[in-house]
Amino acid sequence: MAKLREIQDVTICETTAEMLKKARDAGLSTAFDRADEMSACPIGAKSACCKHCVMGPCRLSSKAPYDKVGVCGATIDTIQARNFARMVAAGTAAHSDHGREMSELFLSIAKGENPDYQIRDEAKLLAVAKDLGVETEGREVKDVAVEVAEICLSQFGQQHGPLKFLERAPEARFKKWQELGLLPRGVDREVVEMMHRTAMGVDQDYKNLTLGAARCALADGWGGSMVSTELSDIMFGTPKPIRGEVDLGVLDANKVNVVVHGHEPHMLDMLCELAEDPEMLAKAKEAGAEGINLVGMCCSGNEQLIRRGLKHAGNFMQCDAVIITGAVDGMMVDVQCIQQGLVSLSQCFHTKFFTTNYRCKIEGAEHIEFHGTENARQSGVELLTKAIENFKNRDASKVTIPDTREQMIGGFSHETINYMLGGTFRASYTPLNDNIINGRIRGVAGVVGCTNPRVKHDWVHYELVKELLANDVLVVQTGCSAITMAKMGFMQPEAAAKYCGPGLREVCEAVGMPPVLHSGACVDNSRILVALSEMVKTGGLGDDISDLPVAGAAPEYMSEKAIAIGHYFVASGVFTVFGVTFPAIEGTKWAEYLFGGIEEDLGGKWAFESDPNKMAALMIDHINKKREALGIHKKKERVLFDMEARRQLEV
Ligand code: NFS
Ligand code: SF4
Repeated sequence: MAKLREIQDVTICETTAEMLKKARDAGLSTAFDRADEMSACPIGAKSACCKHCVMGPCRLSSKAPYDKVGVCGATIDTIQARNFARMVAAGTAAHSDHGREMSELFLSIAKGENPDYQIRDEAKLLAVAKDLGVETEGREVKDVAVEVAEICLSQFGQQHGPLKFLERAPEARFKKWQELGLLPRGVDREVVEMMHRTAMGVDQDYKNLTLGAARCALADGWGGSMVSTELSDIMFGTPKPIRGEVDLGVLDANKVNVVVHGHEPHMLDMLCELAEDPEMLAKAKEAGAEGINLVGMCCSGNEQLIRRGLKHAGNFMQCDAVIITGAVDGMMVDVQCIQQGLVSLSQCFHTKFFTTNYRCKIEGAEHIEFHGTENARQSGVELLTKAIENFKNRDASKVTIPDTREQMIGGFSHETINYMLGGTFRASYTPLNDNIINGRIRGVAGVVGCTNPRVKHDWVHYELVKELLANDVLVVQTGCSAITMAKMGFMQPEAAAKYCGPGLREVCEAVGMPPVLHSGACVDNSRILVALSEMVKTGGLGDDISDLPVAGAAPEYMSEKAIAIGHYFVASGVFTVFGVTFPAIEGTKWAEYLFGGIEEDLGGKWAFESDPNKMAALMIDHINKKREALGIHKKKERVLFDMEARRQLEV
């Protein structure tokens, strides 16, 4: 058996380390240890194989001169581009099917057919209606809502484009897409077309495939994901700055611990209501508990963390750990990023594991179906009751709740950023742009994405963000990456004095905001697209997203969804760096296009770098290059955030 890494090499997260030790002592299998036991296939890792037909599977060589071809004659460039495009299609499908679910839910609410949910943010409804060209003047809110819902739903099946929200992009960007024939039509159409084009014997031109994948990815970012974010805000509230608490220490020894892990926010929203319901609380008391402690995990947790300040147990690579506490009475999951291993792990404790969505059942889990549009409240009651009933089975001798949790402030929707920096009476992006132009803020970085057991958990995010802040780069976050930095204390206003260069520190302190802004779940990367477009429209920083001094990164990604996100950022003009490993062979024509030539077409490009300091250097160099092109580059050399620099900052 392969040798396991030392725990200090596996994670920098204390609570995860503690639980991993507990698991190893008890002989339990976790994803961290399985990653050590299962070395990644070197051919697959380089994307040098194809199984798109049964003349293969074909394994090509990842060594120069790259002249080996598949049985059909497919080149290494075709095979890599095709595999990449399929990842984009899968990621787009995931975000967008989630967006469709939100659209159907919203339609049922708008029509008055769903008493279990309401419209919580009418102002946002009207703003979205305006962007969609829906008449609001003199109309009933209900009628506006129905029309908005129908337009949103139509974005999926539409046959002729462009998708409505693309019009939010700067004019120059829209024109570029139009010229290249990349304006997405309907979301489903783009996904289907990508599956077709990547089938055996169809598109065999690596550039055409990569640009086709860009069109599909745009249908995610400006389509499915954006629909999801906007409608979720209308139904569950637009995030504004709010306090939260993160890490495994949010579990409570005396209450029924219910952990919700997954992506679609409506089930968790319903459970949030029910966890405060007197009848449910009475049930919990009857069961011998002091109350119900509902906590989120991963992305639906992120959505409720920034909307309601719901406690959050941790990111993707803490899902094993939360079960290993032995304190979880019910774990409810819906769709995406649910590791199958969690079910067998939960069986080693009293934890009841519930799947709740017809699209995601797992062998061995108990399935209680939850539909937003049908008896949502009743299903929620059933789920919560099961968890409460399980409280009595908790085995105190198996419970270890780490005493670690961190305070944070999250809730930075693009509306909030506008409002915070601009002030109540002059909400605008002008102050942000001004501070970028005057050099206090060097630029903006989106640091997003997963955690992955193949790298030291949380460490790559942590090192990267530290380096960016020290160089006056404001950091906006979503997804599991956001939870990493929240746990490390970077989402408190005090973090500005501790980690930022003098310029960024001054801005954060003046506004009273943390230097790392939590903007939500992965679908909420669409907020970053809107924020970037607003920055361009505000003026002074060029006329396209690709002119802005900004960069993106997913330092510990693992998911196809992350690839789709990366590609829509690149297709929107953003330089984007991924860590861990990349499904590409450097030196092939395709890789050279993706990491280089594509910039001429789209204004953004990909980069791969696993070392966080080098990753920061790439991003900062890119930001500097953009500053120079804008003529705002005075005295902004990159500094290395070493101990010496930190000491100077602290005095
Ligand atoms: Ni994003 Fe959210 Fe996390 Fe990665 Fe998974 S939970 S949608 S895919 S692992 S950030
Ligand atoms: Fe091999 Fe071509 Fe079939 Fe792929 S499509 S498995 S490269 S023969």
